[in-house]
Amino acid sequence: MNPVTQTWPDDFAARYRAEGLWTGETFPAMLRDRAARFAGRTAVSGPGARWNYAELLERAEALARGLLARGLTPGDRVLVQMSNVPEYLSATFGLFLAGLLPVFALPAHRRVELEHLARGAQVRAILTERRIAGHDHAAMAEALAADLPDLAHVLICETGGGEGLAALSSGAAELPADPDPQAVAFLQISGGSTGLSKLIPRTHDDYLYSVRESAVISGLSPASVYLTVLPVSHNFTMSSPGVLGVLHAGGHVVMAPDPRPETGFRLIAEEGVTITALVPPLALKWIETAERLRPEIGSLEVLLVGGAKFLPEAARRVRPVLGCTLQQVFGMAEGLVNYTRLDDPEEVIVTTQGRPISALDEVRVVDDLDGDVPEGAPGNLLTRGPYTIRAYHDAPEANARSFTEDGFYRTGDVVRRLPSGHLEVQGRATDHINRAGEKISAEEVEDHLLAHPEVLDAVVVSIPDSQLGERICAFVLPGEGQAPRPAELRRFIRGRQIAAFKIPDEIRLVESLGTTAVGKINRRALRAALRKSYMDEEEQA
Ligand code: AMP
Ligand code: DBH
Repeated sequence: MNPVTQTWPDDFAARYRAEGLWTGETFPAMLRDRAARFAGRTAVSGPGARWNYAELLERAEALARGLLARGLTPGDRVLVQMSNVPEYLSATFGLFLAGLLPVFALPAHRRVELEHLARGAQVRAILTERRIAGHDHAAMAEALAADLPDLAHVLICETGGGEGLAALSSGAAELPADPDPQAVAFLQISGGSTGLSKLIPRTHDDYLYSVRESAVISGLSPASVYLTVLPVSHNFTMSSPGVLGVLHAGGHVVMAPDPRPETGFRLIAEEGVTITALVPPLALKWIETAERLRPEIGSLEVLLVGGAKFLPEAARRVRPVLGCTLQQVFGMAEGLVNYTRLDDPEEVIVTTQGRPISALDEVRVVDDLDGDVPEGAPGNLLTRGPYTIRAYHDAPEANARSFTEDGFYRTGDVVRRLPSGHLEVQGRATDHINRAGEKISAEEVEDHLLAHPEVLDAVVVSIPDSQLGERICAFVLPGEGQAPRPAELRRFIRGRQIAAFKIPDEIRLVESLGTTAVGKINRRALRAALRKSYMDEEEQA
């Protein structure tokens, strides 16, 4: 089995430790400590469950013993596909306590994405729920395991009134000693700006530093009650400050069963929620619904918004309508996270995407030749720091593309840096689509279209969208025979077993894709030209 590592050069690691950023804390030690300090306080609640810190630890330990008793071995990787249920936390910490490495998939992922992650991380087990939002995840996991010899264990959490993880939690295996804090704790996934997602190994030391600081920056304390609205395994929801930040602070995590504003408002009132996090399109929906319903949400103190650009006009409405402080967050699963601070002037809060967590986060804004642009001018964001990875797992080509020789991560984002250090996201240099915070690789969707026998070529672009921020438009050049209809193409793509958020919102059949030669040559220019022609047409209409 290919080992999973993440290392910083010795002098950097020494500095992060010497300055007290990397403290040697690990996830197992964190949970044990919080269970001792906050034993009787509520850690997590959700449909049908409410556990205090002592119970969360007890459940996590029982699962850890059970998994090791089944033959999993510390160091094994486990694909985790779970929704916003309390068992997500007992499962994740159970894996940490057993020395197993979670690989976090999203509930929307289907066979193609799961197989890619399972192969890439050489997972030995998949842990999922029987059904999530009506889809049969148990069957999908069984089918995957049948095709992947390394994937020996299908582990089902019986949520929705069932017994949860109980059946997996019987066994008396001994738990391993605490891990090395510099070891990889889990694999997060990238949004996949080119092709399929890449695996992001994060260590105990680096991730817990970002979690600990994020909790401070968002003002968390044991009195905090955090509502989990976005998918819990997304890096934003997990760590910015997310469910891990809340547990780190001794607060209470509330799992929302769905992202609807009505559900959110009800839970805020019932549980006294003080903080939550949304992507911009959802934040807009919450604002519009609140204007209409005037809900009782006086306990809400902070709303984090991130994942995609939150426009100032929308941002300005948060305080008057929802009655709380907006905290913009611009982050990435690869590392760097920026926040507006709770006491920043309102103008900074509504017009910027925040400044880095750490004084040791290095930020460069450069032109296409990696030369620094003048202060305040837009340019490509490069970053290096105490919780930004130096490499993806097992991906030499992506690593050569995504990191400079001196270890800066090329974020692909175009930003402007203000004298205060706050960043304003201007756009991006890569061709992915940011659809309501979900990042979709144009190339990946093109490849699915090209698999259709009647498609000669396809070009996928992002189109600005008032609801989603961006939507997916595919330009399709049919082959010689009968041209497929857009509805048929959409059905075809749906049948490819990929996440539904990748299905084009709009498909346009074209007679030519312009002057650029068909094929993979200069795709970027082709995408830009087609996007421009679409926008020009829209303007005239
Ligand atoms: P990923 O690398 O898949 O975790 O996605 C991170 C990317 O999401 C960033 O590089 C940005 O392109 C985008 N992103 C996240 N937060 C924001 C934000 N507040 N404003 C604009 N873009 C954002
Ligand atoms: O979009 C993201 O990936 C993201 C957004 C906000 C993120 O990873 C984060 C905060 O940590």
